[in-house]
Order: sequence, then C-alpha cells, then structure tokens
Amino acid sequence: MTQTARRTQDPAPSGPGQPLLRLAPHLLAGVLAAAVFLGAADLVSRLFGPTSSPLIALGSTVIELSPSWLQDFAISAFGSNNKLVLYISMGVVGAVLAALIGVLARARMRLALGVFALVGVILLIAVLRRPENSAIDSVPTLLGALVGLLTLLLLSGAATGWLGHPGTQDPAQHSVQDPAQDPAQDPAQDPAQDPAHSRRRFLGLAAAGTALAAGSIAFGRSVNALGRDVGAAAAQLVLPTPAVRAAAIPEAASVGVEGVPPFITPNDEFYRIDTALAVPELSPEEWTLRIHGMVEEEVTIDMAELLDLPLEEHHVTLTCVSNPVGGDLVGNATWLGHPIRELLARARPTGDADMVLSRSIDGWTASTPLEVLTDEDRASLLAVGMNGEPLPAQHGYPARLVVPGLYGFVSATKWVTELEVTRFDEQTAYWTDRGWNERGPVLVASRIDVPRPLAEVPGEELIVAGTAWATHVGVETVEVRLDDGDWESVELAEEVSTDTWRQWRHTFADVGSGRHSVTVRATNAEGEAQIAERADPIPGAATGQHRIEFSVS
Ligand SMILES: Nc1nc2c(c(=O)[nH]1)N[C@H]1C(S)=C(S)[C@@H](COP(=O)(O)O)O[C@H]1N2
Ligand SMILES: [Mo]
Repeated sequence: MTQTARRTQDPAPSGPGQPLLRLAPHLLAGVLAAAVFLGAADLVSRLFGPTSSPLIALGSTVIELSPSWLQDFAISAFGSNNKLVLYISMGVVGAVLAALIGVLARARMRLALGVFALVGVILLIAVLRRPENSAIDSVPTLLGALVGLLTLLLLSGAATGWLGHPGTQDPAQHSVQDPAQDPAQDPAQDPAQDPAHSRRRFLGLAAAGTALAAGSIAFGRSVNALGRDVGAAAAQLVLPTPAVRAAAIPEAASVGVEGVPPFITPNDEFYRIDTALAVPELSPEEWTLRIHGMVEEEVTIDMAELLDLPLEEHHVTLTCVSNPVGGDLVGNATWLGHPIRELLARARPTGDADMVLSRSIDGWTASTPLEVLTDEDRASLLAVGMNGEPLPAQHGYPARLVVPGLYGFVSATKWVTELEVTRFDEQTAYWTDRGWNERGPVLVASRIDVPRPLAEVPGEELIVAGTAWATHVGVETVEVRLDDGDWESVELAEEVSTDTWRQWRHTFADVGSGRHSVTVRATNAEGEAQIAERADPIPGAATGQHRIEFSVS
C-alpha cells in the first residue's frame, strides 16, 4: 500500500494530529501509573523498613543477579557512584516498559492491567526474596500496585475519552463536524463524552498523578532522612573511652602538599562500596553478633556487652580490590573496636576450621582466613567507631569488621551480625562466588595525587606527590620517573603504622616546557616491587604503574 493510499483510507484525526502526539497521553498514562505505584509503595515502605520498597528490592535483585563482569565494570567505572548509575538505568528501562503498557491499555485495557499486575507480582517476589524481609513487607508493594492500577485505569480511560479509541474516529472530530449527526456523541447529551471535558479530565488526572508520585517519593525520602537522624540520636551510641589508644599522628605523617588527601580520611569523604541499595537500618538495641559453626561453644553478644569490653583504637587503611590503578577506592581511618581474636577465643574454633564466613544483616558474606583473624600481631577489629564517632550508617553502623592487610571484599563486612567458623573447601562468599580470589591480600600500590592529570604547572620546581600503601607489610620505597628518565627515590612521610598508607613527595628541578608524564612505583617492606604489568582488577586487584600526563607552561 502506498503512502497516499493509506492516507485516503485512514482520515487524519484532529486534535494532536501526529500519530505520536496522539499516543503521548497513553505513554504518559503508563509512565505515571508506574510512578504512582513506586512512589506510593516507597512512601508506605517507610513504615516497614527500606528494603520493603519495591524500588530498592528490585535494584538489589538486579545487583545480585547481574553478571559479575557487569558488577565489576560498574564498580571500576563509577566507583562510589555506581548506585546512582543503577537507579538511572532502572528508571530508563522502567519508563520504557511503563510507556508500552500505557500504549497497550489504549487498545486492550484488560490485558494492560494484567501486565501491570504481573509486573507487580515480579516486584513482590523481589521484595520477598530479600533476606531482611518477611511476609508483612509485601504491604507497600500491594498498596502501591493497587493505586498504580487505578491510576492506569483512570488515566487511560480519560486519554481514550479525549482522543478516541484506536480504529474509531476522533470524538473531537464529531463535535467539530456536526454533533447532531450522531446523537450518541452529542456532548449536550453526554458530558462525559465531550472531548473538551475529557481533555480537562485527563490533564487534571495527569497533574494529580504527577503530584502524587513526586510528592510521595520526596516525602518518603525526607521521612527516611528524619527517621535515620532520630534513630541515631535516640540510639545514643556513646563510645566508651578506648582501653588502648591509637598512636598520635605526627605532623610528619603528611607531606604538606595541597591536593594530596589528608592522612586521615574524613568519614563523609571515605569511599563507599557495597551491594546494599538501601543502607541497612540496624539499631544498636536490636544488633547482636552470633559466632557459630565449627566452634566448641556458640557465642552471642549484644551491643551493651560489646561496649563493656576493652576497646582498642587503630589506624587502618581500607582498600577495595576493584580499585583501578590510580583510583580512589582507598581511605584511612582510626577505628575503634574489640579484637575479633578475643571473641573467637571465647567460641574456641575446632582444629580443622580454616575460615570465618562473616555475614551482614542484608545477607552479604565475606570469607576470611581464620589465621588472619586469630593473628596476635594484627589488629582485626569488630569496630563500632570511625574517627571518633559511631560508624556512619553507610560504613556499617552499628558494627563492622576491619582487618588490616586484606581487601574489603574478603574481610570488611559492614552491618555484621554473624561469624560462622567453617572451612574454605566447604563454604564460599559473595565475591568469591563471582570469580574473585579466595584470599585477598592487599598488593603494594602507589598513586600520584599531584599534579592532577593534564594540569598545567610551572617547570622550575615541579612538585610531584601522592600516596602509597602495602597494608600490614609496610611501604619501603617509592620511586618516580619523569617521562622515560631514571627512577628517582622520593621523600616518604613518616610511617604511622604498617597498616596505614604513606604520603610521599618529590621535586624535579627545571623541567622543560611542553607535555610530560610522570610514573610512580612502590616496593613493600618485604622487598616486593609493585607489579608493572597492567591487569584488570579481577580476580585479585589491578596491577600496573600509575602514570599521569601534564604540561609545563
Ligand atoms: N555488608 C556488606 N559489607 C561490605 C560490603 C558489602 O557489599 N556489604 N562490601 C565490602 C567491600 S567490597 C569493601 S571494599 C568494603 C568497603 O567499605 P566502606 O564502604 O566502608 O569503604 O566494605 C566491604 N563490606
Ligand atoms: Mo571492595
């Protein structure tokens, strides 16, 4: 059929004449119905806990089920922002799906309602699969689905009333032509069929739907923030005075170059990596840690007992195995906690155990060598404090593990509630199930912080500075080279502990103008040099030397 033929057969409707414009109200009806669903459910979820929100549950399920290369990519490429990227991707996919349901509703309302309800059931399954949730947590999704379905029904109905059913002529056309011709369509006889009335009705409903969706999400989120503040204030987790204080940090621990991150990373600047879309809300009153498995005596302690034990303070640098060369998934804090070895000693692991599987309230797990946790010379902590404050919610409030010398994925369980003493050949953990190494010792690494990549700097006294770490082993030397020149040893800041990173600086005199590069490498206290060969983080951390380019003016 030619274009002209079709046009003559299918008279162009009036009103929003373009086919796409005529579809727009239906697309909008679908998108708004979905937004009302998720917004209302998200608001109601405040009464039940963050993981009862279908949005959060779906996101968590997507994270859990996505292939590990995608998770690795998201963490390497977006670092601490990877969740925002997930939300945006989910929003785009969700909006397209919802718009399609809206279009379907134009021709087949019942089918569209059925598909919408099916999506609701899928979300309900996602909610019920979360380890933190129970049957009662289905309430937000059920209520949300109900108002969502109602929104779809009303809005789609109004859109059809305004623009007509597909295949039929536009009701607007009848009224413009001659209402008397078809008494059934006469607006004087049936105001509900009046297209102007339907248009107003559609626009009114659409505005109400938008307000409801946006309002409930905004209100829900603010209640959430308030709730958390109140929770933290009410909990009043007062940290006791440490029985063992961390060494004072000498001024010489910093090289004093602007642009190098401070020796102690402030809590709100500390990198954050975890699979938890909604930060678990776990009050100190409900928190307990259960030590079980291959032990002679099962031990459970609560927060009051933990705070009564002698607590130790240690400076420990924490880093993520996914950190790319030169990346910022590393931070250094003063942690306050009780040695895990003491708690394990109470439980008395049996002789053939070689691993501790720690589990968080949201079901995440890490496998840590038992010998690392029982090591007398290592400050492996069940931590409650970070830089003089209770742990921030994002960093594991009210309790987490911190183990010097191991990457976070095999040791640093946040919101920890369980230590299962077991064997490497019997159990696996979240990331080791996804192809990462079973053992995760931190590799010696170094980074250039100054100058910034592609900076323009003066050449007479070119200052290069940065950070290096080889946690629990210690950094022995750091060397830099300009372009392809000789390696030169840098000035290292004072070592506070082998468990912390070290700042370094170097000055190059009279660097000629133009483009240059600088490369860094470190060697640990056991004489092991940083691996020069470039490799991706999986399975045991990225390797390669950090090199940046800059120009001298
Ligand atoms: N419950 C829980 N704990 C977790 C994780 C997680 O996904 N869930 N991620 C681990 C990883 S991979 C790292 S690198 C550290 C990061 O700790 P931070 O977010 O406090 O910097 O936490 C670890 N603890
Ligand atoms: Mo990590």
